[in-house]
Amino acid sequence: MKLFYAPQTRAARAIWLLEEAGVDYELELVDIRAEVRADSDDFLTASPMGKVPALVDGDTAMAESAAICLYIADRYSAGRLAPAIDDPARGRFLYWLMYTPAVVEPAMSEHFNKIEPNPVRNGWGDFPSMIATWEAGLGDNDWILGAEFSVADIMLGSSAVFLRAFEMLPDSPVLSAYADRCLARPAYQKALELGS
Ligand SMILES: N[C@@H](CCC(=O)N[C@@H](CS)C(=O)NCC(=O)O)C(=O)O
Repeated sequence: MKLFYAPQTRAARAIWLLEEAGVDYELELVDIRAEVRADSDDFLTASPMGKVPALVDGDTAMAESAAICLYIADRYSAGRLAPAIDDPARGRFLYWLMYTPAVVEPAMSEHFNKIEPNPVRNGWGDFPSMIATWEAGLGDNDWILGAEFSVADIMLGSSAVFLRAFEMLPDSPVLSAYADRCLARPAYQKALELGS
C-alpha cells in the first residue's frame, strides 16, 4: 500500500489512520508546493485534483481523506475502527465521519475568510452552529461514538487540533480536551513525526 503525502497537510490524518489500523504502507512525497508540479501518473490517477492524501492499494487508487478512512477501516479493521455494516451505530458513525468534509471544513473556511454566512442556504450552517453541534455530539464522551474510538475521530480530531493550532477554536473545554485526547494517541504522534 502506498500513501501519497506532503508535510503539514491533511495527509497527516491518513498516516494516523494507517498507524491505527496497523497495516504496512510506504510513503511517497508529493511536492505540492513546487512552482511547477511534476506529479506522477500514479498519483494523478489516485487523486485527479492533485491533492494529498491519496492512496494506492493494489488495484484501488483513491483520494479524499474521509473516503480513505472508510476504505481502510472497512477493509482492514472492520468492527474496530468503524462499526460493522449491520451495527446500529453505523448511521451515526457515517454522519460524524462526513461531518468534517461536509460541515467543519466549509464552515471553517468561510469563517477564516470572513465570508458572510447564510446558514439556511449553506449545508454547513455557520461556524458557531458547527462548533455547538460538534460539542453537543461529544458531550461527556471521550470519542464521538461514545467509549469507542473510530476513524470518525481521526477526521474530527485532526480538525480540532488544526483549529486550535490556528487559534480558530473558540473557548471550548470540550473540544480542547478532545484535541488533547487525540494527540495523546501514539498513532497520531507517529503520524505527526512522519508527516512533518
Ligand atoms: N477534501 C480533501 C482535501 C485535500 C487537500 O486539500 N489537500 C491539500 C493539502 S492539505 C492539497 O493537496 N493541496 C495541494 C493542491 O491543491 O494542489 C481531503 O480531505 O483529502
